Amino acid sequence: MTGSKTRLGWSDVTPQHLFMNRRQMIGASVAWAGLAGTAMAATDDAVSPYSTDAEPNSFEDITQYCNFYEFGTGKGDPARFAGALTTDPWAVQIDGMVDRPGSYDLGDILSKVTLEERIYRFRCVEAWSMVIPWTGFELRSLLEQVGVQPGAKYVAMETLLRPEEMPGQRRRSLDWPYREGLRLDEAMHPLTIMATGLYGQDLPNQNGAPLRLVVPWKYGFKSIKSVVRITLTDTQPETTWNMLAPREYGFYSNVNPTVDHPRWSQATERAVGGGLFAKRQPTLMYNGYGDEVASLYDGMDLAEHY
Ligand SMILES: Nc1nc2c(c(=O)[nH]1)N[C@H]1C(S)=C(S)[C@@H](COP(=O)(O)O)O[C@H]1N2
Ligand SMILES: [Mo]
Repeated sequence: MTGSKTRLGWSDVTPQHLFMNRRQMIGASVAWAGLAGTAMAATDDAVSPYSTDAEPNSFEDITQYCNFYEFGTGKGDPARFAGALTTDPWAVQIDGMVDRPGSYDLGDILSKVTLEERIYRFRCVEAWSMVIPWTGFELRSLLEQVGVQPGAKYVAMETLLRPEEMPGQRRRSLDWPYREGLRLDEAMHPLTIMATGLYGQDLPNQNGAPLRLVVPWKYGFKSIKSVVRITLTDTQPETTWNMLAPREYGFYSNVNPTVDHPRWSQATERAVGGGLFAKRQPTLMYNGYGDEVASLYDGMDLAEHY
């Protein structure tokens, strides 16, 4: 036993620790202005034009009400059991139709991208919704660095397979590892991020630490957690929920109030944290991101490509 660490893990070097979220920055500048006695306005240059101004859910809502079947199918299971997951060291294999395939340490990835806060609406296919202040970087910036080859048309992703630490994987509730995918233009869209945190802190394990996809105009199951592999391909990848029940969960899974799930309506949603007697709210086309993303689907029959 040497007792000394031979190498740094990603969390020793991640810029996450240098990151302050918008509220902290505004708070800091207001406090400083008060101290200095000057009329310094709280600037919000840190606010992304892609962020919603809707009020975020509480940290507690976001971290206690989760879907992460690797830790069980109950909403509280991820919070209860995901603490045992080792997330450092963490490597992401990037392969397929890329110029620079390889196994990339998360720290190396984070040293080459720009983290920012994105406050996004989040809509689960089960018809509940939240507003979540993510920290993350645009997936396109990572894809540009590894070099996407001309024939690539899709991006496939896989979650960690580690049944020793993921009790749900010892049961066949899903076909492990969890897999998801996007068309390349969806993956390159600036709204599509890889999240590494929320509320300005490292991502809690139950929310998909240390790295998860977030695609705010699609149903939540597209936003795959704890990603260990990213593959560029020229064929539409197999995706977990689509393989399990293709009539119920399509490859696209764009939020769409006019196309119901076979077993329930998608016209409205329950805002988590709204209280027992809160009214359901109308679900918005593309979860409210239509101005940004509707053109990706020009000419497509959305009832057929659900
Ligand atoms: N690997 C993996 N990713 C996953 C899931 C899962 O079970 N396993 N659940 C999905 C579903 S259905 C939703 S709604 C979101 C939930 O994300 P949250 O718990 O951070 O709100 O994660 C998605 N990503
Ligand atoms: Mo979901």
